[in-house]
Amino acid sequence: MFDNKECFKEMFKKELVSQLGKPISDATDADVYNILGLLIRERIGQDWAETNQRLKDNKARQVYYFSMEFLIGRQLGNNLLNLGVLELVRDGLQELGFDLDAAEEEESDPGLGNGGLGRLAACFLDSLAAQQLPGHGCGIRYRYGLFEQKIVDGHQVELPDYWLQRGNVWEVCREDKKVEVRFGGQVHMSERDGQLHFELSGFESIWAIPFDIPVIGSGSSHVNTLRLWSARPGKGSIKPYTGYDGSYYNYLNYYRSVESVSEFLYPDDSEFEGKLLRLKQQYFLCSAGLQSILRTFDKLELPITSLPDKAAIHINDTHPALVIPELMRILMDEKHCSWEEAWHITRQTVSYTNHTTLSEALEKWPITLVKQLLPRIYMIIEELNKRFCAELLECYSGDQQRISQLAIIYGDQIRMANLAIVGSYSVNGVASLHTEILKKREMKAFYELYPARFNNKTNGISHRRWLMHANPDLSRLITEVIGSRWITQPQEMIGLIKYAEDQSFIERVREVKRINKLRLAKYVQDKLHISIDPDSIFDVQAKRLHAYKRQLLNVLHMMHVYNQLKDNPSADITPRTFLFSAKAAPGYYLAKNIIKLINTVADTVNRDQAVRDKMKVVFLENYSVSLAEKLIPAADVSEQISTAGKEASGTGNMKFMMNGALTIGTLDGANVEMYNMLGDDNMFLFGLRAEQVMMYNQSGEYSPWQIYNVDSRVKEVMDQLIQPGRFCSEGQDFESVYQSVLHHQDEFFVLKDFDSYVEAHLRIDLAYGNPNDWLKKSILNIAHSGKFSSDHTIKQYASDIWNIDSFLL
Ligand code: GPQ
Repeated sequence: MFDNKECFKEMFKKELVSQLGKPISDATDADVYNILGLLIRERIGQDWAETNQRLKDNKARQVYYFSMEFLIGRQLGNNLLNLGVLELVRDGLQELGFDLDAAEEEESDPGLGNGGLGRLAACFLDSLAAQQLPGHGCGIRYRYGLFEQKIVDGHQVELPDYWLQRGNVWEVCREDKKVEVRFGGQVHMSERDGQLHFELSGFESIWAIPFDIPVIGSGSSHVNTLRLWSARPGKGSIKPYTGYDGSYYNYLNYYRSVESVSEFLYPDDSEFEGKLLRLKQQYFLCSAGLQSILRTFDKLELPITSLPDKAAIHINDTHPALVIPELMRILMDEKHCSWEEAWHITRQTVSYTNHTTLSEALEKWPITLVKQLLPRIYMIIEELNKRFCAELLECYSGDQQRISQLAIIYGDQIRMANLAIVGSYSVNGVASLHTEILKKREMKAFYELYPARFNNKTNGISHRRWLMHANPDLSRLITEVIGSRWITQPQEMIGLIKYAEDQSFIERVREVKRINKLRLAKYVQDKLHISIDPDSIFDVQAKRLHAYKRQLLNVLHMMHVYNQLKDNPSADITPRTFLFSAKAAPGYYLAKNIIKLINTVADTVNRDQAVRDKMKVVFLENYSVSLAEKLIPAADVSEQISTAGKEASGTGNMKFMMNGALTIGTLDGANVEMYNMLGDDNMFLFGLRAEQVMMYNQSGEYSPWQIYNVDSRVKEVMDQLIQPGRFCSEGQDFESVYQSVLHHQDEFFVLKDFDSYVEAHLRIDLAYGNPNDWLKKSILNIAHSGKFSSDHTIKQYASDIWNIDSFLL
């Protein structure tokens, strides 16, 4: 099947006619997309079944990656790539008169994640399958993904993202594997044979229906599973809603409330929103996922104590931390383990990744909420906390302060990070700086208690999606020069170093970048009717909008560059196109105000004919995986400018680097590791270091006013935020932005780093002025980027944390 082009063409024609009942000449791009989806599913069905059989027979440990987000992106292109038939299909379709790119554009991009955390989960699934590791995703099938962003008069407007509108060819509903999840009710305790028994009554019961998506291993027949759960009201064997009073309308309301559990993804990134429905979602995922794992385990007919030999459960941040008490519940109440047995099993099964040190992101659920929604789970957490605190009292008697720092329950809240650390055998950070900060600062007391539990796993990205699929021309060129081993061994890209000064290679890298820039320029022209110069520097900041990521620093710099051009129209600057793409959480007022500011500056600059050859500003709406795939390959400069110590890792930084952009960045997250490989020659570093930020925070010595008063550039741009003139019209200002810097102590050190940022941009201008040298730096960035392939990261998770073996021979 698909073995060669002719065979593919025949199959495609046959499938199209039999599925759609129309002549091939009438097929639309959407038809082509659907038919390709069906053909791929047919092709991998056998492999999927065989992989599952192999996993069953082999009885080896499998890993289940629990995450509230899987930002998987469009599947068609990547599946074709992983099956090794992308080019064959592209050519075959072309001969039939169709365009694969156009068909790919017909697929909706499932926004089942907010940003880095969800996309990391998707890259990990790709790498697990590529290495034939037994590892599956466990998540929620949200009916609405992350909102669709529109920019109206410069403001962000959110629209619902109904991604399932045209169905989803990639999923298979496994109705037969549904499980029951229970909420609310009362716990009854009884004693039998000297043992305590707990039973729930009066609960609300809903079905969790699994939808499976195949995760195709690149270059092999290994197919893992991403299982996403959907909520449905209980019927048949399940007791109906206890509050049911016979009224049809009440029943309908009840239906709606059950379905709301998997209705939408919460759009907050790195911010805790303590909503009851979100807690319901978290428990729904944990309970359904665990029941499904235990069902598989039960078929092995082994003693329950060997669960950890067969299953590793990884939690992506604390969002699925309820797996810990839920596993305890199942082990004790259903498998009749003692507390000690259950605890031993749980602690050998669960591992945890922390993704942030921002205090506003820490999950702390009010006791009252958990007690009411999950009474039995609350009992278990309370008991766990009691036992844990008793242990602490033994080793730290008298050190009340330390004990209260470590306690799982504090005041009227449950600290999910504390629960996750206590209940798992491994805790990792996502970049070396981040892990050090966890050990030395945020989780110091835990690190002192359990030093062996802490480890680092620097994030990575799938080079298949982010290089081979997003930038096929560059991939081909790399293969031509160093051969194709890098495809399975991405670290081999280091071999490109030898060609960094090879003039003919440099020319070809230049050509590839130019084509990508032209393609993006066309996209910008079509979407926004702004013409941008492909010879200008494409300077890109694309990521969630957050104060700590400091899009504001970038804007203030742009305003300053524009001011300079107005003062001196003949100033000798390298032409720049500043590109932004970012979504703000709907309730994040400051972030939305910054989006408006970017669009306002864009308006002023782009309308000014006097600067048209020197500067443009573009805001691309609706940042998503598919937009990132267009944007990143065209970037010359990658903006990674978070306040040092705030960005746990970043993964966009790696994607840009792999596509040959040079980074302007702070020593934060994984930028530190990039810098260690690249040095000052190949990266534009600026700004405070993490220790300096910490020092200023402790001493309270930093005053943004002082900088405002002495740096006239800073004073000018800050005043422009609130005074009518170049950027503000009467009645339209950026007071909240201004205040966040000058009246709220500039928490993210925007003004403090301004001078150093401006200076780094001058270095960029200078470097870009020497094209060969720039391209050499670009090639060295690409060469070193193999280290950031998620294949490498996943190998470390597999060996150091999960202890799972590959099926690779
Ligand atoms: N991250 Cl806690 C998110 O994308 N969402 C979150 O809710 C949290 C973290 C990011 C983090 O900000 C980035 O620095 C990381 O690179 C990314 O997770 C993956 O680890």
